[in-house]
Order: sequence, then C-alpha cells, then structure tokens
Amino acid sequence: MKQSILGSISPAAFLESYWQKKPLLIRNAIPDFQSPLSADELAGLALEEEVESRIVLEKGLEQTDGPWQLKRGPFTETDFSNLPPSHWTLLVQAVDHWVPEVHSLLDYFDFLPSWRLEDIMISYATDGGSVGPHYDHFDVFLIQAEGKRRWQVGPVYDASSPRLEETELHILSEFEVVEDYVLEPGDMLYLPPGVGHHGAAEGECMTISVGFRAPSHREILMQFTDFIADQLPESLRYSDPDQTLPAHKGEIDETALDRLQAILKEHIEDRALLSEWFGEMMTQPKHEQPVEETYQDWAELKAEAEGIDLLTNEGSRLAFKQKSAQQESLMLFVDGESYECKTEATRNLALKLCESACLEAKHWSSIKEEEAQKLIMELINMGSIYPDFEEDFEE
Ligand SMILES: [Mn+2]
Repeated sequence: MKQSILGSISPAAFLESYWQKKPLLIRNAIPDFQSPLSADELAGLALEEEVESRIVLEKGLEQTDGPWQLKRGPFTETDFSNLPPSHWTLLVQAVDHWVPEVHSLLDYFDFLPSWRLEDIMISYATDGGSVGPHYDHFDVFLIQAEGKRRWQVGPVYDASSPRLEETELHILSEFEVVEDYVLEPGDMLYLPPGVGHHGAAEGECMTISVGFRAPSHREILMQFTDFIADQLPESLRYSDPDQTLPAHKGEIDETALDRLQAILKEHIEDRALLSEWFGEMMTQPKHEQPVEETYQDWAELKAEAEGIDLLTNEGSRLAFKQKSAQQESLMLFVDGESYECKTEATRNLALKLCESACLEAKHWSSIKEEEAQKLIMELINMGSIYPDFEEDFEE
C-alpha cells in the first residue's frame, strides 16, 4: 500500500474541493522522490517503433521554419544529435505501459476509479524547454521527477480562446498568469481540464504527467448509438398503426415526432447495454497486447507456471460492474472485452483482478472451480495477464 500523494489533504477532501474544480500544488508529494527512469532511458524509448513520442522545439531547426515545431517519433540517434542545446522538449506517451517502475506510480492514484486513468506521459526538457502556454481537455497530475520546472497557471480557457496560428500546436496567444511556482523533485501540481498552464524548464528537467481519460459527449453519443444499432435487425422499423387522416399530406406532425422519440428512448434507456458498451469502451487498451505464451488447458498452465505469480499486463485495463442488487452476477471488462461472472469463484476472481495487479501463485493454483479456471486461461491467452517467469529467474 502506497502512502498518500496528497500531502496533508485527505483523498475525500481533495475530491470534494479540488478534483475537476481547481488547481492544487502539493510540495513534497512524494518525499525523497527518485525518478523511475533516466533521461537517456526516456530517449531510448523514443527510438522504439511502437512507442508514441514527440519533440517540440520553440524555434525551428531551419531558417525557414516557423516557431513551435512539432516532430513525431520514432526518432533516431541522429535526430537527437541535431537538436539545439536548449529550448526543446521530448514527450513520451504511455511510459507506464513499457516501464513497470513507472506503472507502479499509478498506485498513488487509487482514490480515483482506475478506468478514468489514461496513461503516464513523461517529458524531458532542456533549459527553457516548454510546449508553450496551453490547456488540456483532461485532468492531469504533474509530478516533478528531476531538475526544476517553472509552472505558470492561468484561468480556464476553451475553444474560443485565441491561439497561435503559425503552428499546428495548440498554443494560447494570450495567456494570463494567475499563479507562478517552481517545482522541484517530488513536488506535484494538479490541474483540472481547461486550466491554462505553461511549464518551462529551468536547466534540464523531467516531468511525469499522470493523465486521465474522459469521453466527449460526441464520442458517447456516436459510439453508444453505433453499439446499439449494430445489434438491431432491419425488420425493426418506424411504425404507425395508429395513423389517422392527416390534415395536410405534406405535414410532419407531433405524433410522428412522438413515435420517433419513443424509439430513441427505448434504446437509449437500456442500462444493461449501456454498461456493456461503457465497460468495453473504457477498458480499450491504447496498444495491442503482446501475447507472450498461450496454454491449451489448465493442466498445462499449472505444469508450466507452477509457483509463479500471474501479473496484469502493464498495458491492460480492467473494470467491473455489478449487474444489479438482485442478480448475483457481475460483468468483468478487460481490454475492451466483457465476461459475465455468474459463479461466486469467478466473481471473487474478477474483484481480485481489478483490485491488484498480482494474482499470487498460491491463490490461483488453488482455484478448483472450472469457470474461474476458464476465465484465467482466457485472460492469459489474450495477453491481459501473464505468468511472471522473470521474477522467478531473478530470485
Ligand atoms: Mn498540458
């Protein structure tokens, strides 16, 4: 169990007064903080094909380049050696998927639903490096990992706020500074969505951004209606057996609209479908899961992974939904798939998987119930959980 990252503020008080409401600076949020990876290791990740990375330069490399250049990874060693001595930033997305020590930082945030978490982005900046004053659509916790960064925090901005036109980056052209802080290693700044901010490195520095996911209303409407529509037969149609003589043959009357609204409501109000869609959508992984090894059956798994803990894949996302108070059933969502857990053993397994990233050897190997064994097999063969052979090797 990790200690609180919120300093003297209780998680409940944080949620009540700050979460999605106002910024909060916490000095020494993680005392004696040591960065879980070095700038060189971060740059190394940015060379990898499957890792999402960007470099932002305040001034272009060429004379003809405009200000605020954005370059997308993967990068090469040469790309790095061609960079100027200052005023650039390397940003690497989803480092928690690739580095277990970074992934374990997520444990600090268990005062929020895990399905709200998006990923951990880590940025390295040279002196003066920044991505310009901007705002984001999501909540973010900014943990200073190494060196110093000056954060200027402004008011709330939106799509109507003026932005620089010479660059594809969203940079505010008018930025008002309300608060001004210099963060040192272990300090943390929480920013709600929309709050303008500008962070500039003072010397070299690294910052860890714990970001959240929140679907837009547009995504909710489009994706949920698609999800419902995919399951409907062509034969279900607008019908009007109650039609009476129309006053004007060209008129769309209120009764017609009532019939349409009744159709929309009937589908939109299906909470079972809503929860299935939402669980699958919010656990959609950012990247394909690598499947290390598959097993034919329980006997083979037990023989091969005897005494080995099962770990949740760093890139996997899990959530569950109790079906209802009356029904003894639970839906488990893993990496965009749903599993109905009808037995007590599968329900307990689902809760355990959502609670902790490790299913201990003595726990899983003692599972006798066939449904629970089947669930474990399916999750392993999908790459969502895996036997931790490496740990065994190190010991
Ligand atoms: Mn930001």
